[in-house]
Amino acid sequence: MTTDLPELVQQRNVVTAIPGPVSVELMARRAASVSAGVGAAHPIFAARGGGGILLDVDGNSFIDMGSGIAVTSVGNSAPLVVEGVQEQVAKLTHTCFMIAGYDGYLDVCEKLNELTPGDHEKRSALFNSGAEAVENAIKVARSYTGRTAIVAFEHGYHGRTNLTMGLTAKAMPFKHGFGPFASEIYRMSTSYPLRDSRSGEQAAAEAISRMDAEIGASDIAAIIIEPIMGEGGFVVPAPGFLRALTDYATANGIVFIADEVQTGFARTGAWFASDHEGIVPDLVTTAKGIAGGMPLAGVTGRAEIMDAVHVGGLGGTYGGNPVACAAALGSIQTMIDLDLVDRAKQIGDVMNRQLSALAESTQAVAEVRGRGALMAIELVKPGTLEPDAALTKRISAACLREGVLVLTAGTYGNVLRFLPPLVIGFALLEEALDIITDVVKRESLVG
Ligand code: PLZ
Repeated sequence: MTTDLPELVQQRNVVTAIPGPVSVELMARRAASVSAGVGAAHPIFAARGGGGILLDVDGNSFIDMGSGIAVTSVGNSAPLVVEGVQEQVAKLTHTCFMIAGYDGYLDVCEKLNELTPGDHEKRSALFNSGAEAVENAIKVARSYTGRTAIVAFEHGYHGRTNLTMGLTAKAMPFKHGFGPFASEIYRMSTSYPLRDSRSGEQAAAEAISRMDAEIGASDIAAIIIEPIMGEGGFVVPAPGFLRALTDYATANGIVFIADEVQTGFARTGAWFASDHEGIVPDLVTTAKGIAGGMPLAGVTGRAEIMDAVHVGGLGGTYGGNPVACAAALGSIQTMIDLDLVDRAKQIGDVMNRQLSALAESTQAVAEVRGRGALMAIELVKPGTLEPDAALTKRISAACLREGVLVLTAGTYGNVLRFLPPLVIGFALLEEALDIITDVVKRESLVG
């Protein structure tokens, strides 16, 4: 079916109606074979990807502004990832690290210990998904502190397992009908500068006074937060918010967990988003961008916390699988070789410039925000802060028809987020932003 597809070239090229006939056929098979519970943001099927392009089964080339939700930061099928995986898969596919070790696992842990914020002694453990990393970070924090309460935040997202659904703020589609959720989870308000106009310190003071009053600091095992809320709509907290929370955690023996599953690995123009705020989390969870598309996740943190767990308390059959580790080493090496941290900054500058110009020209864009190659616009009914989710959906569909793949986000479904591969060419990036600009202007007039 995909054998007569064109070669992958770094060019946008829409050759059929979207979705094309082959995708339409596959969508029908999907409906008959895949649970309806698995959503489909775009009605297309992918055949190939690389650089800034995703080629679909109908031969349409889309500019990829999503990277599979911040995963293929080094691009799809990046050469060092492919090479590492091919070599490894031919040698050893699996032993279970707890049964017989292999050095790729150690290499990844050493890299995590080196690259995550802070130069204290660290340990890591590897898992399969972001949610699993978060679950394990909570296990470690409870084991270390001997406490149970966990503090999470409004607009936060941490996964779809029972514990991580409980930590996640948004009901639809993530939690609706799936309860009851794990106990001892407390949700505090965050800092959302567009909507609460408080300083970081003010927002933190409210959260802290509620933690003291409603839980009691000495019963809190962990505070978990994304340094930039990802699924929540790329909400960047006001300066000082995260610092005040880490200070409170340190003063009260609470484990501070930065969930960097979406923001980590060069995405924001730093190795980790915590670096921008100068905070040093006790534990960091990672996944997505770490392994160029192979399933791998990690928990990294202070040696005394990570080592507090009894032997055998952490693990899983596949966690840190050798092939996924080889992919991670290829992905991390690519980030270093191509200086993708700096490239993410440059991509951020380009996006910020073009999206800010767009915001100047239409009242439907309430804010441009984000850091580096993690940038978003929040869409509202002009002249108000009322979220416009319908407009957001229309824009996303229209962009796709014009050959630009964008993602939506936000607690109110009214955020367009942009997460291009960090290896995207600048001409392609600017072309995508031009199309996004035109589509937003056009669609916001439809209203
Ligand atoms: N923590 C901060 O962003 C995953 C979810 C997509 P998994 N975000 C994308 C969807 O609709 O399921 C995420 C995240 C943060 C944890 C997770 C969970 O990572 O690898 O999806 O389990």
